[in-house]
Amino acid sequence: MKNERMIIPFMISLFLFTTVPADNPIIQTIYTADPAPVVHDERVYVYTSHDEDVLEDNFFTMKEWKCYSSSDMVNWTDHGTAASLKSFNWTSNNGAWAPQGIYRNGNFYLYCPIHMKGIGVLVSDNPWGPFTDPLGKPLISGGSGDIDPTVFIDDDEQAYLYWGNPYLKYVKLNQNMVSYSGKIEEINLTVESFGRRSDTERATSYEEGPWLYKRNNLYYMVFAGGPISEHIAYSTSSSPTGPWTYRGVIMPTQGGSFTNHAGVIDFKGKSYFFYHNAALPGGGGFNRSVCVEQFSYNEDGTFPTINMSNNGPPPATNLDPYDTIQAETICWESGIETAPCSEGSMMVTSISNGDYIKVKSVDFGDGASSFEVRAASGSSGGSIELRLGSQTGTLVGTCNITGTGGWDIWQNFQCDISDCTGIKDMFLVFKGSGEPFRLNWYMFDGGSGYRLSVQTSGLGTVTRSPSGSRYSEDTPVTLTAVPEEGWEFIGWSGEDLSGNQNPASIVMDNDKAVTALFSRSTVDGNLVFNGDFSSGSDNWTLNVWSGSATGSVIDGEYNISIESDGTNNHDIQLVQPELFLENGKTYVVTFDAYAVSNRSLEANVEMADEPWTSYLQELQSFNLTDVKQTFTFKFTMEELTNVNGRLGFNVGIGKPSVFIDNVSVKIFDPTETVFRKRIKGSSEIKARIRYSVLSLESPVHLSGKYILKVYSMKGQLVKTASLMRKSENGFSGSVDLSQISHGYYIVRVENGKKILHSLKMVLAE
Ligand code: FUB
Repeated sequence: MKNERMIIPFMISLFLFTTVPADNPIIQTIYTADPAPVVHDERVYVYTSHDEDVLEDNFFTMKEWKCYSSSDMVNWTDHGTAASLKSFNWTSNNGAWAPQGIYRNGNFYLYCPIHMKGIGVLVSDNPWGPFTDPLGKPLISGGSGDIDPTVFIDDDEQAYLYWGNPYLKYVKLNQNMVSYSGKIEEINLTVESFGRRSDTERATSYEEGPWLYKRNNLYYMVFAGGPISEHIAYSTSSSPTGPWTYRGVIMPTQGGSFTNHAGVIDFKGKSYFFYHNAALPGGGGFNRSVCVEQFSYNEDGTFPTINMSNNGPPPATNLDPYDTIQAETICWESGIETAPCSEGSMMVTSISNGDYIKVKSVDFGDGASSFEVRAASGSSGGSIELRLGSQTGTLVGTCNITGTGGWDIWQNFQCDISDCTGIKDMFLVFKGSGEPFRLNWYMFDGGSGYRLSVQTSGLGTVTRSPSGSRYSEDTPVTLTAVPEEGWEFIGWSGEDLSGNQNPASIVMDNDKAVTALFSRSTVDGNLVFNGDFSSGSDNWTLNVWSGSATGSVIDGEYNISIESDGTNNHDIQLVQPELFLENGKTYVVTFDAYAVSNRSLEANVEMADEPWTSYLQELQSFNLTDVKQTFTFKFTMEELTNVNGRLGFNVGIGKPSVFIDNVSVKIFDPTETVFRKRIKGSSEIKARIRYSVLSLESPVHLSGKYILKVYSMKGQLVKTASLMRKSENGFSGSVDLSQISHGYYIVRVENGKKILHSLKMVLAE
């Protein structure tokens, strides 16, 4: 793209493009088309197709699908190639047309039309892949019209796949999202349902690019309408399968591309309309670019007219510069490209003198004092000028980058920052000769004062008031732990803050570090959701990588019926991802199982992402009979803590049907219990143990520094934690006991030689 922009300057689409940094198109490093947004975990992921710079046969030249994401709708992080024609072994070398992705039960499903070959489906547990083809063949095999899939899961969990040009067809997808039941239905296209067109080429204005979704109990079918050049129109229905009623044009023909293709989402309380046009330099019908607009539905649920703009939407939120920012997070850029980074994720590359990246709406709060960037340089380096407002705006810092000895040798470089406060558009302007450096990530640090560093374990965030990263002496800072859905806050850990008060207050009299501990919300400590299958197959996925099998819940048990063996045992597997498994903790896995006749079943606990490392010393094998038995095994998590562990039952080899029930994964808690006897101290102290964390709370006022100490019966100190003032007259403290073996211990609250409480504790197995 970089070269093409230089080769074809006169092809600049004057329709929209200006040299002033705009926010549309949202991707400028390559030509992208056919946007398919998915909202997941507070971010918008957009899958796009990719128009190659150089055309083959002067036609669509498209070989891969890209993924970008944003938390604010204005700065887009490049996740690179999510999938390509090479992800399938049944495709040609061109034709990677308009995809659509969806999330279900821990997996992302990407529906990929390959022109003239049909529609394939890919699966990954990560939004940007790697995606794999579970079928080894098209999900919808067909001809030139089987393109442009749109996928939607209704409230009753039924999933629908619509697609087609010039026809509009649909099937009902099965729960596994990679197969369907019933026959392919074709929608009867009438003027009432899809509008009258101004020529006689087709029966209605429907061309292609359907986008199905539901809002306030109304089903919307947004589509590209003809004649060419396309506009975007829509129909609605009270049912996902019609009949449809034509509702009019949303986006008139604009933008210099003979196609258009829409995607519609709600995010952070606002509605957004994605589309494509030819607005980048060199743009045209086969070199398109993805854009987005914010809009509001009319009160009756109808669409307003949405016009293309080069402003794009206002930021949905501000960007936090005190967090690591991937360098490939871009509102607008000039000259640079992106590529996979040797340290993982993507990097900014092809930098030359004067190139820049704009990052919009960055909240520097009370002020940034330094900047740190991870860079590699196989040349002699250069510098990054940090400017506010525009690429020639106020210079707030210059970071020099020297040669690092190679393009894969990464080092951190720092510089001071001054006069950089409040919410600003930030420009990183690159200086140097040749290619001076490549960039992986960067971050800012706050001003003077003590630094408060807050980490999290598990899924959740911590807000702080007042905001910032550094505070002047004696500033009280209130920390509020906010768990993600499905998670709960269990306490603070670290020398500077313990206990489970939320919000908690910390006074800044030094640099401080605090960790907020989040745990998956569980019923009875079971990390597995719906382990008794009382909500059908929710949270469970049957992966069929080879062979043939189906899964269903029958009388509250999960039944895997195997029609033909897989190549490997793990090729047919019932899995549940998103288990939060902590380093050093021991877990007990329990389940009931039987089979219609004797066979074996293998259990595994592993990473739910590549490289799918198993957390077990060896896979666990169990002999099933036709009598229901309870099986159990223990393992200790020796790998790094992972929020996305996966329990799996592998049954790929052997045909007898398998039944599974009452699955649990619980922390093996040697500390479960028991304060048998209070030796001395106030009866008002409250103690409890949860997830191996002992918490004490007392309304007693403490003056001075009290420490919670755990001793073995031989008087050996095995754990300490400082106690925090909880309220005017109380304190609390907590200590993680997971590494302590079972037995008898003494727990004391001490201040020097003074003992406030002393409790005898039995850590029972
Ligand atoms: O990108 C190739 C084709 O152009 C898509 O499948 C259509 O929707 C149109 O955008």
